[in-house]
Amino acid sequence: MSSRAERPTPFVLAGTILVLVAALGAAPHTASAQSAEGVHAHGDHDAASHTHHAQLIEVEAEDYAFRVPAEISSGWNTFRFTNEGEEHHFMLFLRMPEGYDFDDYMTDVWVPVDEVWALMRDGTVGEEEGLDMMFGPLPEWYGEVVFSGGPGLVAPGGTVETTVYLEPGQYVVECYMKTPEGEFHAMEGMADPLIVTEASSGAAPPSADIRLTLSNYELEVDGELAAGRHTIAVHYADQPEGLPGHDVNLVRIDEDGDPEEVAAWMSWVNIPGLMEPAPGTFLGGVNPMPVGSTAYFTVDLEPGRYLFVSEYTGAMGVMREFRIQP
Ligand SMILES: [Cu+2]
Repeated sequence: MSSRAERPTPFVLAGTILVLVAALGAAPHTASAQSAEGVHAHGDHDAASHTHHAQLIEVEAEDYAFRVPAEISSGWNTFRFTNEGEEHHFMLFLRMPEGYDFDDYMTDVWVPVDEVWALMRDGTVGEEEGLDMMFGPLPEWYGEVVFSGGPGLVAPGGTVETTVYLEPGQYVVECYMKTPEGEFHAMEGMADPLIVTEASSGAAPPSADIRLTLSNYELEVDGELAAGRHTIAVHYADQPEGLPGHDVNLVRIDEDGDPEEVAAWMSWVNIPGLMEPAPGTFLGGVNPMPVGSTAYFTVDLEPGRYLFVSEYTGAMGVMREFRIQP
């Protein structure tokens, strides 16, 4: 079911840098069961839900900007993410280490990364050399940035709901899809600060009917994948050392689509990777999170051919193809 890549190329970036996710230990996946009286930054409750519903926060993407609240409460939050642009977008949450914020991240991480990316893109330096140049000089604190989930890739016009548990802190919200010119969306305006306050949303996580387990290097599915609406729980059982780690994106592909090509496209290191045209219609998911975390996303499945695929580790086997029969 899961397929193995012949070429682990994009993942050499691992060694050079990101020593973060795996060591972070268990994230809180126990929600407090208090009533949902939290601070409502910018949202409302689904009228149908009086229980077990995390607070709902509307967020939007366009080419190339996000609309996100400046501040939200911690704990369980559901992000209803609408893509109003003409390109795919995602929304990755990164928790900054104590004492660092959005400005530090943009100045000390994105600016130097983007300078090297320009050289890689025009062929001045090759991939391996470029990654060394890119990640070697990054500040030490970058290794403590915590990948904290957020909505996965969503096609133009799509709306998805992704529920994550967020610790208080200074976050950066970013998308690093690429423009047709090869510029990262984050450098074109798709990066924003987000403050997650000490006050808890008090919300509980949703209940799920399908469970995905992400591990080194498999994607396990429990539950019945049938037509209709589902809430999918995503459990991060393991994360590889030195990588941003496993995540999951749901993509609908054509009959002649190639899952290996989808996985290869998801590598930003590939020059045409994460750039339109996408190799399918992405329907949401959850970005990488620390080991022990559980997050949720909702899907409406129609008959067709689909893949669950991890951005950084899909080509290494964290991928699963399935079909929904008419
Ligand atoms: Cu984007």
